[in-house]
Amino acid sequence: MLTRIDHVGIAVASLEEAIPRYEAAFGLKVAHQETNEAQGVREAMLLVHHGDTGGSYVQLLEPVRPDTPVGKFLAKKGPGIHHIAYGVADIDAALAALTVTGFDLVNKTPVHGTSGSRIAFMHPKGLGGVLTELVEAAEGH
Ligand code: CMX
Ligand code: CO
Repeated sequence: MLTRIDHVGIAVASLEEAIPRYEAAFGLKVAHQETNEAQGVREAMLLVHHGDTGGSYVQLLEPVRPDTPVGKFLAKKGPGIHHIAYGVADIDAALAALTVTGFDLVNKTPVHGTSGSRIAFMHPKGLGGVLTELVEAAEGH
């Protein structure tokens, strides 16, 4: 079902401060930046590797307000790894299969993600405490 690690989501207080640290440490470059109001984040995608099944990224996340998933996480735990995201070829099929096996889905149907992707979150409690995202990349990404 999974085609790659699409990204690791990291909660930060400030994109302006975090981006240069990641660029300096690993020579990464920002491939894309956007604000996703529905998810309550400003985000920067830094490309790690591009393979046959698509790209793998570091996703830096800054909350747009305190009352958002990443805002609440930062207030509770401070900056750090927020979620892992796996690539899937067909997110509708993946969600249908996970529903049959009884997994706790935060999103039962896909929502809008980075760069026109379709995404869905799975609750951390069923997956070793790790908030998990599935990503079906848009055509050409
Ligand atoms: N990783 C692991 N556990 C997490 C977590 C995270 N990122 N965020 C919250 N939790 C845990 C909390 O520690 C808490 O655990 P306990 O009950 O043991 O104390 C529990 O989940 C509930 O925490 P909460 O602060 O009350 O948070 P909510 O229940 O309101 O929300 C969650 C939790 C996972 C449903 C919510 O964060 C969510 O819907 N996330 C998906 C959306 C999202 O994160 N969007 C931003 C990223 C966008 C992107 O990647 O594009
Ligand atoms: Co993400």
